[in-house]
Amino acid sequence: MATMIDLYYAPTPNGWKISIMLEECGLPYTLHRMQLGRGDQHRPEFLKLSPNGRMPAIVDRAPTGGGAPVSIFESGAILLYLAEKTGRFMPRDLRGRYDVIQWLMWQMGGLGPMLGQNGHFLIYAPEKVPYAIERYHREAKRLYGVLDKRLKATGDCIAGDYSIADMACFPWIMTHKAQGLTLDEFSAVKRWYATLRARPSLQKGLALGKDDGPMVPMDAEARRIMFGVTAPPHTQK
Ligand SMILES: N[C@@H](CCC(=O)N[C@@H](CS)C(=O)NCC(=O)O)C(=O)O
Repeated sequence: MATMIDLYYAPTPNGWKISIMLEECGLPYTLHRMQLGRGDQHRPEFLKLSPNGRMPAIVDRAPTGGGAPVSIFESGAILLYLAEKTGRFMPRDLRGRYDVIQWLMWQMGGLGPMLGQNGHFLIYAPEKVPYAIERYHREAKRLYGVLDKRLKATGDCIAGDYSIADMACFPWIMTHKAQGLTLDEFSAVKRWYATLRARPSLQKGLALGKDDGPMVPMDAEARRIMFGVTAPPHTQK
């Protein structure tokens, strides 16, 4: 099949959501590997696709129904788009669909941002701020608990069959060690995590970009670009 999708990506939890979905669907794509520590996300060409200056983003050059290419930013929106395009990993019935959508939104509005802050204050912040570290650690554990309770009730997957809700949550749960969390306290999450981890397509998605060399390190330049300024000089008018 000819390549139809351009993927703008770096190997991070939000990037992996999309590489996993593309691999699970078997959709052909062209990888545009980004170096976040060198500011690829702030370049004017990329900001046209993703005005928030964050990856991932996609451009679909062969959208359903034809017409101009469709470009999408925000990983949750991209997952919904790809599910609609392929008719996969999303139930068709009303209740099933919104069950998946509400857990996808929970990931996008809760699990992802809170773990993002937890990781920032734990690993990257130049000073240790006990209040912030404790606040986000508590919140991260609370969210793990919410997921655990859900999976204890549902069994193998978050909402019905394996879906984009599982793909959205998995990469963030994968970072648990670096986040200072253990799955031992969350038996249903631990079981779900091990089951998903064994999927060959998911593993292929996680490996995307590894052959293109590592991410640049979080050196002083990367910290300045990612944490030090809200609007880098080359994006200012
Ligand atoms: N809500 C966005 C978040 C995207 C996001 O924060 N991406 C990070 C990498 S995981 C990024 O591009 N960071 C670049 C930066 O902070 O400058 C999504 O889910 O797509």
